Amino acid sequence: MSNTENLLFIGLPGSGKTTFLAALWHVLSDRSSATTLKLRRLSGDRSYLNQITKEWRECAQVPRTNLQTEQVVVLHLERGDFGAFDLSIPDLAGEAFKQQLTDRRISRSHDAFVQGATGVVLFLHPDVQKGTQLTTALQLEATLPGGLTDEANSAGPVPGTWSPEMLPHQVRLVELLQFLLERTQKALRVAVVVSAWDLVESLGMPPNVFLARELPLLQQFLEANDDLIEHAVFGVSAQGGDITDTSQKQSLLDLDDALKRIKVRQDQNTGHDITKPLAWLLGAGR
Ligand SMILES: Nc1nc2c(ncn2[C@@H]2O[C@H](COP(=O)(O)OP(=O)(O)OP(=O)(O)O)[C@@H](O)[C@H]2O)c(=O)[nH]1
Ligand SMILES: [Mg+2]
Repeated sequence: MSNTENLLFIGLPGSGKTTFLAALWHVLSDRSSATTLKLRRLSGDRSYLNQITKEWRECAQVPRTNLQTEQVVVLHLERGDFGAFDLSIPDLAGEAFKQQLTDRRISRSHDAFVQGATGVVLFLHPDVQKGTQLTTALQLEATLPGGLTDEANSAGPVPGTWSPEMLPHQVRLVELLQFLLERTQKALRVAVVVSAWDLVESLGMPPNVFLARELPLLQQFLEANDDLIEHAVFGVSAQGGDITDTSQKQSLLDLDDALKRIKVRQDQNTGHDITKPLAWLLGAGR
């Protein structure tokens, strides 16, 4: 019997967890490209994977995961120096992580995934910063009834209702990592995946530099806790481009091989091997 490794994908809604799984399953089941992790055999119920991968191949939006549609996928894999193993990954709803932040509770089932996880993939979409910029806050304020006019200003600050939604994205991600540290009491391996990398690759920065520049609090948290968290940063374009843009979508569909849509960058290296962040989590230090 082969051993089982459990990985945990975490990230807020729309951070790219399901798209990554869909592209991963395409690559593994296609078997035509050289990947660090390879599919050993097919078995079990693959209907969920096949469904999301069908959407991915057609460049359609994968369905949003909600608490009712969460699934655990099990992949039968092998890797040269590691032998055969089963990899179990739950596709959890970003909504559940949002709830963890507001309710400060974790469901028993999620906690069980945390306890059993060999490693964690933390997903974040590069657009995350947009909503936290001051200019956005000011625009929003201007559209609100009773917004901050000079008159209101002179009457003192307008009492607003604070909600956890207002927390900057990087604060939320640090909180999610802190929950994990609290629940596991063991060193964590975290692969930070900046998804939709095609949106920011023209900036010319490696993913770890992007993280340090755009989410400095998260980056410093990871650095400061290097005794508890070992991390690596990857930029992953799982879909390959913006499918809401008709011409980009068409050029993705026109590619002779859908594998070419995928790009994975770590430091200065860019390739098509989407198994790389997972292999890193399972590999080094063993
Ligand atoms: N441009 C671009 N967009 C992407 C890429 N990968 C994912 N996206 C977009 O990013 C969003 C991520 O969506 P999902 O994969 O459903 O995210 P999720 O983390 O599973 O979200 P929940 O199910 O709500 O937790 C979608 O709007 C995708 O279209 C990519 O490689 N490039
Ligand atoms: Mg999802």
